[in-house]
Amino acid sequence: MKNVAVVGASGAVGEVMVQLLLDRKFPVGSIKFLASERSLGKSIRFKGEDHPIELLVPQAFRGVDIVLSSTPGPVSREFSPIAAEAGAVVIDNSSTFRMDPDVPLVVPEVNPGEIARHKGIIANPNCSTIQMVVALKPIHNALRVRRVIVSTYQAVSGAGQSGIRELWDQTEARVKGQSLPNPSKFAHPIAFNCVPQIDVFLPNGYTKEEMKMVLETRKIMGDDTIDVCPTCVRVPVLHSHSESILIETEKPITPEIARHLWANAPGLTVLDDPSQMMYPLPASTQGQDDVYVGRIRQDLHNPHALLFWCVGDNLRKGAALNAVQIAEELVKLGSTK
Ligand code: 3JN
Repeated sequence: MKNVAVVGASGAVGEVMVQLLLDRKFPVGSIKFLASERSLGKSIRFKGEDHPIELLVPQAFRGVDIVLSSTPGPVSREFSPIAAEAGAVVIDNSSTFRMDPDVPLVVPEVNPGEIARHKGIIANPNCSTIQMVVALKPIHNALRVRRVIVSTYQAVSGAGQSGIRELWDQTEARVKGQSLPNPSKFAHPIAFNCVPQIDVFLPNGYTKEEMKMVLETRKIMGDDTIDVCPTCVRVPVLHSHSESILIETEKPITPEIARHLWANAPGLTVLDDPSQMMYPLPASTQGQDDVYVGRIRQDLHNPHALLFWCVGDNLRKGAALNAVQIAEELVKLGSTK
């Protein structure tokens, strides 16, 4: 049994983490919920007991084996090393440590072998990256993926509870014919709109979210030669990110080959029957564990390229589930203290 601390348990990802610990019967010996002062006074129900949220201070990690952390980067930067120093293994959902060469960046279906080299912190990748690499890995193993052109259609829940509220509030105002409340979470109104900006712009003209997809994909796939060309777009969808993906492979690829490679891929379901108008939808993948692919078709002009559509619940496989799966692997490895 493990002593678990959840940091940021009342956030959109934290809530799902707590639910998954219960649903997946994670061997929880004791549990505590930690947050900054803002969340004090709230409590979290776990196995029929109310646990008051405790203040995130260095002493809080004493005796903790596994920390599931979903907090803003600066909080993680301060507290993850303290928790690791205290003997816990931190699974951190922020981007703070993702590109640190000493920190494994893990998707269990793709690079589980990385987990064992942790030094107290394991990084959980960005949600858009996670679902994409689950689909890319089986193809890469067989045919070598050289280049990926991806456009994302990202749900507002990726921006947390306040992102969800912003879409509801703006939609309600529009339906009632009222003037829109000012956007706060997103750069522009998101109701009845699409916004091709997630996170801030960098000097190269890409957004930070887009560069996460470029750099994290290479690190997780263990191949610095994969070129990723991303455009990340926020859409007025509550849950699940969708991605339109074109891959170019070293060896020739066809839809039949891709379907065959995906047939037994862990964590992935092919849902692709155009005659039944069947393909993955964000509305039907919410609450599902797997990453779904469909609309599989050959590039009309290139026998080394394939197009497909990829959908996954951003709060589950894109965040909380991936983190809990890493924790499960740690338990199997006996790699906590
Ligand atoms: O907006 C999305 O759909 C995903 C957002 C992820 C996110 C939001 C705020 C900070 C991240 C992330 O996981 O990359 C971060 C971060 O950089 O830690």
